[in-house]
Amino acid sequence: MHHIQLLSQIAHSMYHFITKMKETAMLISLFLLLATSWQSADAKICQKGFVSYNKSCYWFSPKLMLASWAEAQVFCNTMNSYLVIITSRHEDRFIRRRLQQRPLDSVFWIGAHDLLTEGGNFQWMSNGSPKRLTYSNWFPGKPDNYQGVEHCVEMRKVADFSWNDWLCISHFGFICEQF
Ligand SMILES: [Ca+2]
Ligand SMILES: [Ca+2]
Repeated sequence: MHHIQLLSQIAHSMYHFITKMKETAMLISLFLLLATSWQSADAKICQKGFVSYNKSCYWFSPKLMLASWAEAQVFCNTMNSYLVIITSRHEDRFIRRRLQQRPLDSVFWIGAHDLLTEGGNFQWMSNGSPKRLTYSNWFPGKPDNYQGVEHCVEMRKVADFSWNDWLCISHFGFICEQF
């Protein structure tokens, strides 16, 4: 009788122990799940060479790597990205801060152009569907389509990286963005 009671007690505590373990395991999985989803909502994991900011990854061309606007776009595309599309003051500030470390007279292409519309209707080039500029940081008096041949948008250090339209075939640095 004594033995049976003892055995039943042991079985009972074993059962409790296993239940507790299961609960703990469930809590741990729940925590891991939450941690993963929280991470993906906050910052993006970027491929090598790209810098994470908000929900995008950015790639800044190294010193002395210069390309025309179209070449830069193609280069970004080969890395599964696009010439940067700047849609907020925060994003603009993040990029300018990164570029401020560059030497004087540095110039960089961004993803805006008016090649399709001409007449100052600038748009962002990305995956086929053109996007209107919802944010812009034009230098005073720009875009001016100087001599009627400027259809691509650059930002340069001497103008504190404000925007200007320029000849698309000029060779500048560039910034890619992966959404
Ligand atoms: Ca963007
Ligand atoms: Ca211009």
